[in-house]
Amino acid sequence: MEYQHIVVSVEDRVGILRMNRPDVLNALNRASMEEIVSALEAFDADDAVLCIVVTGNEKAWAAGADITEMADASAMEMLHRDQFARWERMKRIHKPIVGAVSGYALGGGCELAMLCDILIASETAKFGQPEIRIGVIPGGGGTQRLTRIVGKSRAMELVLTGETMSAEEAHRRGLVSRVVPVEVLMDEVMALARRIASQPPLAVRLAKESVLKAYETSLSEGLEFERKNFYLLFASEDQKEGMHAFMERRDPRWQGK
Ligand code: CO8
Repeated sequence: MEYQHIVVSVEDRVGILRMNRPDVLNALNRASMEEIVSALEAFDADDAVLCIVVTGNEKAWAAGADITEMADASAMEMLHRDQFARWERMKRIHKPIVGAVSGYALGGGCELAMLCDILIASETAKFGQPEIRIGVIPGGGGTQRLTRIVGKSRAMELVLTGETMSAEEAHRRGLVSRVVPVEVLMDEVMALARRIASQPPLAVRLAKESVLKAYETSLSEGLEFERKNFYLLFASEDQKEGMHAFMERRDPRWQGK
């Protein structure tokens, strides 16, 4: 498929999606949002891809929804476009998504980052929900996901002032799992993605679903969900292979079955 605003490639069973509107700091217009979600869905359906990496450029992951596209819209137009509901489709991607964030991750860009399963940031990354400064509020999950990650007080500060959070703070608060120099960001992210891609795919899928369930449900329901997924994996050939390979002191050969 031809894309206008993103560049996609596959390397070592990792699908790589690079946002590519550098002139506007990767601002997310409707067309680019559709391309991002469609490309993720295409990777999800592609048996040659086992892990997905999303990235931007050195200066910007994404500086938010495209303001020029929304500025003069009416409430009813926004309702009919319902463009931010597209992001909901990302929740249905089964394969793990690793975000490599450098530069601005603001507004809808920060919300897109929070939809990734793992985030690694460069030292230059800046996260924030600056919508208040242009007369609105986060609309793609910022008030909900950021609050769950950094807590009520800091989320309130960020959302009510529009100030940004450094990569170091994002790491301290658990938004990103690692901060690395910008020159090695993609190497580190690709090494991680390759490690994930070398694991048994069905277990990866159910592990991702189980971790995400922790955001959506009570502890007892989450534990039950996890346990059933654990038992379910005993229907896979990879479980037999993995456990027998361990007992036979050899490397397992995963089939994704
Ligand atoms: N929309 C459209 N254009 C943008 C955006 C944006 N969000 N951000 C930057 N640009 C453009 C600028 O207009 C400029 O274009 P031009 O060269 O033609 O003038 C170009 O990118 C470079 O930007 P700056 O000159 O401003 O670069 P600076 O380095 O001086 O500043 C900033 C960088 C601080 C990031 C600044 O550009 C900025 O404040 N941008 C807006 C950030 C923002 O408010 N984001 C929130 C937008 S609203 C939103 O995201 C609602 C989310 C709802 C859910 C969405 C789900 C996708």
